[in-house]
Amino acid sequence: MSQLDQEDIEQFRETGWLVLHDVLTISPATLTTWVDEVARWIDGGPGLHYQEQTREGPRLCRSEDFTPFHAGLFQLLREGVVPQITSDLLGEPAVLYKEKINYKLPGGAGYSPHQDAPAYLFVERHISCMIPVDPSTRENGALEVVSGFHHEILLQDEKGCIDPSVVDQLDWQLVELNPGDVVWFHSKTPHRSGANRSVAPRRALYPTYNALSEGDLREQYYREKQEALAGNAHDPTRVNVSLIGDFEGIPL
Ligand SMILES: O=C(O)CCC(=O)C(=O)O
Repeated sequence: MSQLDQEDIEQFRETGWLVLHDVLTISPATLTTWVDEVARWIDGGPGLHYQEQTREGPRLCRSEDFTPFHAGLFQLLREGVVPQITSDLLGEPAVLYKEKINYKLPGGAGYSPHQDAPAYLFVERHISCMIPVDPSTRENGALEVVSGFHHEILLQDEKGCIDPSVVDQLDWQLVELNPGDVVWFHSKTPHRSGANRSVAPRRALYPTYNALSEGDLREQYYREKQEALAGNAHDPTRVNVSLIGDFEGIPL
């Protein structure tokens, strides 16, 4: 049974993003526990983990490739209501392409205006969602999105982000969320976020899906990404967590 009605699907098609409330089948406390478990893996556990320098010292900024090692997060991101809703938005069965946690701890950096599609290899069409672990507000660096620009890749700068000449012409909309809410967005939907200027974390999960008909490419994606990041740092002044230079975090 779909959680979506026709209006939701039309809104996603028109704007390139959609917020739903109270969609998760697990509690915010459980989600927090699971994310804390993954964060502890930075000390020799599985998955990929990245740190940034903040005003409070070195802090974890991202973990990814963790679903093979965590049963609860595997179920949430690969089998539950989240991939089901994503399939409904895609119009066909979705498969997990990649997954990450952005921790955005106090003092953690924001993300320059960008579209995700240039960083995603092999397929054209992906849908991601942001699943907040903590309330996501203007002060702690909530996501901002632009409606109706998910049909083309906009002019890019040398980092692979949206060129500053285009950024100011776009109508940016702040998406403040509470745990239990989820925002889905197309991989060409322009988005950005500010730094965390609060004293509490702004953690969020970001699974990305593609249509299964285009292949199950998750392992191939992580293989190629690790090779690319090892061989070619985009910018020595930023933490390279992506195949584009969208993350503004300062390296240790
Ligand atoms: O977590 C955020 O604030 C934004 C994340 C983002 O845009 C990304 O990881 O591509």
